[in-house]
Amino acid sequence: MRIAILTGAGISAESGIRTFRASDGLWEEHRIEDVATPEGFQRDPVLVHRFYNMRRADAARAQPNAAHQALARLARHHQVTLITQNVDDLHERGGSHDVIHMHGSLLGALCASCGHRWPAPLTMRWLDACPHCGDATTRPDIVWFGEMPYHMETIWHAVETAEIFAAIGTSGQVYPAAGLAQHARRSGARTVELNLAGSAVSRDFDEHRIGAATQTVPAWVT
Ligand code: BV8
Repeated sequence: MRIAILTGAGISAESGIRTFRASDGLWEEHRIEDVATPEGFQRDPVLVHRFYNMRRADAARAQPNAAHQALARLARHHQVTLITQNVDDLHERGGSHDVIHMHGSLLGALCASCGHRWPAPLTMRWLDACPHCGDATTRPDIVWFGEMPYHMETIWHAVETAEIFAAIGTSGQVYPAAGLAQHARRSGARTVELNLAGSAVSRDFDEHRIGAATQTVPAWVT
């Protein structure tokens, strides 16, 4: 069975990583446009690095939960494409491989000058020099609002060829991720939403499994 899965912040919530929506649109007391946009980074790179250093440390302390582990088990028996909006590495540490991080990853660093990528240190500093070109223009390898998400060709293909599309722990408010369920359904997939509540795109799903991901995902996988 070809299964495409999209996860959001809700799958990591029970690992102790706060979701975006849980903080009333403020992210760790910062306005999103101040810390998750290229303009915000241009305006105050020190603030943005501090914001991502804190989230990188939180993610390093967190442990994968039963939902992450259940998806790793599912991939042993089916052709699973795991697409995540999350920038933590809990899917990988929960046993999943070839995870598609469409919004980037806290583990990556990117040079804004030459485009070089390397593993991010736990603490990044604005004036750290790029190991490739030497410019002091390093940024987290994160897709900010207004930037093109990564691996979209691979994602569209997986969604168009899937027999089942499942969205887990996402509020369906950020595009193009939020449009994937409708695209999957139009391509013939059966769509399943696993969430604590409804989402902005619940209408795009044939089936809803309401509850905490550590309960609903293992039950869905078995
Ligand atoms: C782009 C990295 C174009 C940063 C992120 C108007 C209309 C439509 C679109 C737009 C528009 N204006 C602007 C846009 C585009 C914009 C967008 O969609 N804006 C929204 C706000 C309207 N999108 C973009 O800018 C994207 N790029 O469009 O590029 C383009 C084209 C050509 C060339 C160049 C560019 C880029 C978006 C990526 C932004 N980066 N992340 C970081 O993480 O620091 S988005 C970020 O927020 C996350 O990655 C994630 O995607 C999103 C948070 O969403 P969720 O994961 O869903 O989390 P949330 O907290 O919202 O919800 C949690 C859910 O879990 C809830 O449903 C809750 O019920 C559930 N839950 C909680 N606990 C549990 C649970 N479920 C189960 N169990 C539990 N225990």
